[in-house]
Amino acid sequence: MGTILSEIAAKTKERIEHRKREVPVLLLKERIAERAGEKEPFLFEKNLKQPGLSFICEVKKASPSKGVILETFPYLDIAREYEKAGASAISCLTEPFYFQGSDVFLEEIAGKVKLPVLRKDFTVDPYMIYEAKAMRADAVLLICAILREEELMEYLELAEQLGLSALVEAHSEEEVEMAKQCRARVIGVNNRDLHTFQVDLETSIRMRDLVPPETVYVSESGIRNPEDVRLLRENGTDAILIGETLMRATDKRKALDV
Ligand code: IGP
Repeated sequence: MGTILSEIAAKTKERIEHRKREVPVLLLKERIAERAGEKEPFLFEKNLKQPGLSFICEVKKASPSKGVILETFPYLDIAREYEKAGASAISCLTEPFYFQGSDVFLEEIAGKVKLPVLRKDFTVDPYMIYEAKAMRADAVLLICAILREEELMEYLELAEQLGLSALVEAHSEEEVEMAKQCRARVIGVNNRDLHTFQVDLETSIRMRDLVPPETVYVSESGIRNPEDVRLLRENGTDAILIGETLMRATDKRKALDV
């Protein structure tokens, strides 16, 4: 693969193997059973399917391309602001080493904010899908570039059983094809080239027509201003995923003219 993704995926495998020994999957299943019926299943995709362009707003302290984005990180206040500004969903990074994320951020946000929350992590083991459900996430991220097609299929089925939506991320036409083969209901195209970290909105605009209208089409990364938002809206994008721009904006509502 040769991108930062393969490095993060390998590191995540290690982290999860360690986790599994600390918190056996049976314990997660118990927690999930205790909370059965607490959440509306598939709320993430339901919200994104509302008419008009939907906003998935991200809570992210740092990233490999930008380093630390915010020194002080009032994640709960940020999530509440997103809710007030009219977001459809929240994306919360839980990867600790490259993004300085934490499961604690997500669990707290999901407990206090009504919007559905996507667990933004590098899913490389079914265990992580149980974890997501146990920490009250509404959706998981499944990145085509780090999964085999059989794995993607298996993870989608497990998410489905647990009432979780899945955002299936693609970087190329081939990966969009893989997502479609696995009958993904939400497909996101990442505008960030993972070799150069450059972003180009044309990436998701170009691939728009590969995805049928009944599938939710998400454009991810590099969205900076109202013009970008307008361009994506005009090209038939269903939802946009915005991180850095919103993290840096003091007035989240104004930043994108939501
Ligand atoms: C947000 P940006 O450029 O608005 O901060 O990007 C989001 O798309 C990005 O954080 C992201 C991501 C990912 C992070 C897209 N796919 C996969 C971690 C893992």
